[in-house]
Amino acid sequence: WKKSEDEPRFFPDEKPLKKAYDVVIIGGGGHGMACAYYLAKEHGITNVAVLEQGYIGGGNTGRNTTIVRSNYLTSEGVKFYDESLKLFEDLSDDFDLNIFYSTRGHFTLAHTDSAMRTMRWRAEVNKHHGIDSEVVDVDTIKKEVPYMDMSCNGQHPVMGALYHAPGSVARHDAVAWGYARGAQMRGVEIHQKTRVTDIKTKGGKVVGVETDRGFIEAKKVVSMVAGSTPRITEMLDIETPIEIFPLQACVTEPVKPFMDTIVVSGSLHVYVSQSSRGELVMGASVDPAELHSTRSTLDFVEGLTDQMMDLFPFTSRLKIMRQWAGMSDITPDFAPIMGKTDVEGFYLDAGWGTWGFKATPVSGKTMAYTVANDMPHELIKPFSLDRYSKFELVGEKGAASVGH
Ligand code: PYC
Repeated sequence: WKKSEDEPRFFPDEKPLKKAYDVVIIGGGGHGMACAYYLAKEHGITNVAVLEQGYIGGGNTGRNTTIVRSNYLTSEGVKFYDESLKLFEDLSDDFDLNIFYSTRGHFTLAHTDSAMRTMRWRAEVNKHHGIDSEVVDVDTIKKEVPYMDMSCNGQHPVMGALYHAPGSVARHDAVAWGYARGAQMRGVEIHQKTRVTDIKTKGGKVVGVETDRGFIEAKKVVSMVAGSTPRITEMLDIETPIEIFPLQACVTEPVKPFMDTIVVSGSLHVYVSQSSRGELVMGASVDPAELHSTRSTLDFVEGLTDQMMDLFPFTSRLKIMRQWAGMSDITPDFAPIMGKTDVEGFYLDAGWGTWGFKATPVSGKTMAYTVANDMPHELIKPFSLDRYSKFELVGEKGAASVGH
């Protein structure tokens, strides 16, 4: 499929809903689109419908702060996110669409002895897996981020950092759009404004989904809805330990390019990078109370800017231009839940908490493999739902980046 005079739009017009599909994917964010793309491209499965209650990439895909990194704490996490980072590097070529992938280098600041210990731990696990990560001292940070107040206004001086050279940012919407267009070019159907209201089973096996546009038969159903996961899993009485917390973010007015690194402080609950438009893209920890909502608050901006001004005093003169929130589906061990479930033909991709955007390519690829073969991909075996009943948790909290 090639864009032409007859087909002037980025996406071709949506087709009418069919009565039946081999695979229905619930959720038209980055993960859902990536899964559809790899199902078609790598497994030749094209009788696929992606059902999205809103619009393409309108959930957490369009609400994150676009950071890509693989400097995790566990071997399982490092291997998984490293594969994702490698896929990200080639996406612009794969899609023939610029996703503005920009490698910046990623500093995770440590302000305490215990944070320094965790950075050392992460650096050693990373290096063991061939990942470019190293603990760096204050002088090195000062050289790379000269405009940062290393004393943090005398409150909590920076002692060192984990430096991860491959850390990057990307245009998050373009990632969803690229996967969506690539999937459609290969025959996948995308149906926006189509809400799944129930999932039907027969003899313990999925047979289809009920939607606000009628019933659709499906041999396999994949849920890739992040913050809406509990609404879907309760249709099948599947229990997960997921809790939903809002995660808020904001951008400043655009200023001249001055910051070419990503800076994160888990202790101060701040992460910041400068977008290609010049805006400072910033976020903090999740909201303190569980809530299924994407409302944003003044409290968040006050807390975040207070911490930002300790690190970057000159930001006191910048105006906040926009703020927003996503719904984070947090697991107790801060690792995702991926793979098959006890309901035959129903697959789950969830538990993306505050770390889901960077997993978009690898989650799509590994979930497509899992659905096509009805067998979990090697990289996601540690993330199965039954790890909680087996007490085989993954323990990724120290690398979640955001304070919780
Ligand atoms: O996991 O890198 C991350 C992250 C940054 C902001 C939220 N999560």
